[in-house]
Amino acid sequence: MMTRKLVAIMVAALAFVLPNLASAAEHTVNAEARVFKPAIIYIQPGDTVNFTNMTSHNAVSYLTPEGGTEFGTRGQFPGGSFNVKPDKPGIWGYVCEPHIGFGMVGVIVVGDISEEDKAAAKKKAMETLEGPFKRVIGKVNKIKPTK
Ligand SMILES: [Cu+2]
Repeated sequence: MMTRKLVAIMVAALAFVLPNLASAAEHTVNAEARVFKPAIIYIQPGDTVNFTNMTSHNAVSYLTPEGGTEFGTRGQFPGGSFNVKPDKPGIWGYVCEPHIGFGMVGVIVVGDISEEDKAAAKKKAMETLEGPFKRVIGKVNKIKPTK
């Protein structure tokens, strides 16, 4: 009897914990010499991206989905590590400003995106990004649609 009750409690606890874990995953993007690794990540809405090794790098969004709040602070280093929680589904393109000339850019894909979403993000990037910042487009091109 005792065992049965214990199992019931454990099942109830798991049922509570598992969805919470599933709904808020953490992802790490490490700033290496002059690249973000991984440079393309696929996450779900509500997930967090932790940028690490940011002492001499920054990560500033230059391409955001409609209504998305930009992340990172232009012209400043966050130092150490910092967390980003993209607040809209879609394609987010970001750059390391000091190393943009080396192509240090990345994208975060939030939720499911189609070939059309990818094309729209690419169009927006072509219209809004200038000079070396257009390197974000190279990463957008490599995104694999998930729907
Ligand atoms: Cu950098």
